Amino acid sequence: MIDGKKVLFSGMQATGNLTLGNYLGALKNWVTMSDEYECFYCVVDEHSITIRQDPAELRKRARALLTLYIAAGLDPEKNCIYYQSHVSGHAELAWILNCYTYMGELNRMTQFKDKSAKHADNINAGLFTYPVLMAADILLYQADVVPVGIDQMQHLEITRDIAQRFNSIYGDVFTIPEGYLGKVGAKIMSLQDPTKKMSKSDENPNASIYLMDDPDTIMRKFKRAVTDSEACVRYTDEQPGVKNLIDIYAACTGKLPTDIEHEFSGKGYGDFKEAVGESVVSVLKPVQDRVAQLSNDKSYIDQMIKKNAEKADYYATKTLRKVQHKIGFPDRIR
Ligand code: ATP
Ligand code: LTN
Repeated sequence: MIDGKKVLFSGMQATGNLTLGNYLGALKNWVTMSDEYECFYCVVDEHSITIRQDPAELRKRARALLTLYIAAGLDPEKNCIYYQSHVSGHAELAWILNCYTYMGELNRMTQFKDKSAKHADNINAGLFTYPVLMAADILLYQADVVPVGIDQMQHLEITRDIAQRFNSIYGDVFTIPEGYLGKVGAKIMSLQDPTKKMSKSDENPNASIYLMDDPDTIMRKFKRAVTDSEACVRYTDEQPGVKNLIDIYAACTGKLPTDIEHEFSGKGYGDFKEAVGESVVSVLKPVQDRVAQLSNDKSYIDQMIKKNAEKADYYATKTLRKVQHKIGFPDRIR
């Protein structure tokens, strides 16, 4: 608890351009939750280097992501929006937690299996211990709730296991966090292969809608989206392409899938795809406008970065000192 409010922590990697999946599955929920909780929203640049990055590009992307958090509606005066690499407690706690995490547990992580298959030339130790750094992120702030998409739930489970293991040895040090899945949009699929999640690292640009795509590009990508030959707008696992488009439309308009089926009964996929495209354009337009506005205000963003890193550091250090004391590191002399 901070000032009587429960704590929320979440983060995104500064790799690639954000997609509609990131927005509907994560960012949009963050905005709706930000009044109720004391929130920490991190740009997890330390996680990004588990895959080789170009330095200039990483710096640029991290800044763009932080700006996007604000543009999506997170007020940096109320929410702690900051870079992971500006708060050294993340890496320090991750080291400690590494010593309370088993190889067998990490071996079961599907993201590690997927990413190491994809980057077979660089299966580094950081990629393997990625979930431990994620656990450190969450536990440092004693987070009660962690909004993420379905793909990150396994990492949240291991975070809870590590925290419970630590608490069972040293007493109640960490709050045990709960994952939070949004009701709609928790798993947006690729527009080109609806059995795969929409991902910012997909090589095919037509598979994803990027948050900064212009309206024409968005409409074109939906027009090309893979569906089926049923010619019927139905919310069923047998029509994964159509189901995904219904999910997107539902998340953008607030309508229910059954109502969407009725809305398009007897109509072709052409009309349906156009409506989905338009709903996405109207959701993204205000975010894009605000990005343009904020990008001109360098000193405001700089000031927020500094102020929020100090705030995050304060809470992180508080937990870290407690952990260091519990495990037997010598106390600092004041
Ligand atoms: P990468 O392709 O680089 O692994 P990603 O697109 O999966 O990236 P992350 O940075 O791993 O994105 O995820 C940021 C947040 O967005 C997480 O909370 C994740 O659960 C959510 N998310 C990512 N992809 C989707 C998706 N297709 N649908 C819903 N939520 C998603
Ligand atoms: N692993 C997450 C990003 C992430 C995160 C976190 C999410 C890093 N640390 C802490 C929630 C809480 C991802 O790939 N989306």
